[in-house]
Amino acid sequence: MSVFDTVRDTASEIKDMKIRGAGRIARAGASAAGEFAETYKGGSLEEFRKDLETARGILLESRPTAVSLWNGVQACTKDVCNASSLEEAKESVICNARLFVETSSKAVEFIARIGARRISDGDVLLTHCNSTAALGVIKKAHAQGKDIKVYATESRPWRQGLLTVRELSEAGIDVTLIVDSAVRSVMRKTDRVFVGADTVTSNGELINKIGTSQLALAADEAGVPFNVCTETYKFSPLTMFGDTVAIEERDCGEVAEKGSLPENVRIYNPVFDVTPAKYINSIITELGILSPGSVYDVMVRQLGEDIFKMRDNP
Ligand code: RUB
Repeated sequence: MSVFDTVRDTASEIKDMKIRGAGRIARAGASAAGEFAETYKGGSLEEFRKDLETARGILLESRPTAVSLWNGVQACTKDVCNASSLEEAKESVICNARLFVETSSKAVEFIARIGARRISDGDVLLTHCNSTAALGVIKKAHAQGKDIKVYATESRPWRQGLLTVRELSEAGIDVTLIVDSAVRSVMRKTDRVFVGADTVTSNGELINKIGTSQLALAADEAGVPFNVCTETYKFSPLTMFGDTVAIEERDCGEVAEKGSLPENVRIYNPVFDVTPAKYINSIITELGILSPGSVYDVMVRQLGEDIFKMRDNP
């Protein structure tokens, strides 16, 4: 038994995509940090700080480009530097982890309620990949008695769209699965698009599942509102100070089985893409509906004085 067992287990579940989706991995990372503190035995405050840093590293390495994971784990560990005893340090991680899981789950509920008001009876909707926040909005509209129809993309290569169609069909929603390349053709029949977010930058750009920017382009062409459903902890404060969001590239075996193609064929498998702010009509958050241009102000308000720490020691 090692003190890092729980964080290692969570990290490998995230790495293997058993736990996936920005919100879920953030909550899983926060819970693992909380459990680490809860089960931590003995040692000194200094030792705990060092081990917590190692635990944090193990969690963040599991999906190194996931801003939500960074924010979730950071929310748990942020007060340890002010603790004056081991007990105080452990308690701060445990409480912050519980708080993060609770507030981030509540945020999903608020987004559902706010976003559902943007859906009218008879609407045809289009969604991409598998986003808890976006599906929350769609399921809430259905629960309110609105007659809706949903198109869901397959979302190659992981095919998260299969999770989406199962989830919506179990909720009793009329749902149709489409291949990713059918998006432009289906957009003509669509009233509104709802997608989730992996990350939102300070200038209002969206980073989400590969193909999201194609939905946005097709929506723009067809005059269909493109809505992003996201908790504000997916906003990336470091982008205010020049950081760019790294796009995760995953194994080529996810695209084509190893050995199934001639050896000289290369495979490129970026799993997220960037949607420019100009294609986004609204960002639906737990704080209300924002325009991409107001993301910076929300970040500044939420960070308060910490903004200067981030600027000076990113
Ligand atoms: C999932 C994805 C989702 C966002 C938002 O990608 O891009 O749209 O993470 O999800 P992956 P949520 O399957 O590679 O993690 O709203 O659940 O946080």
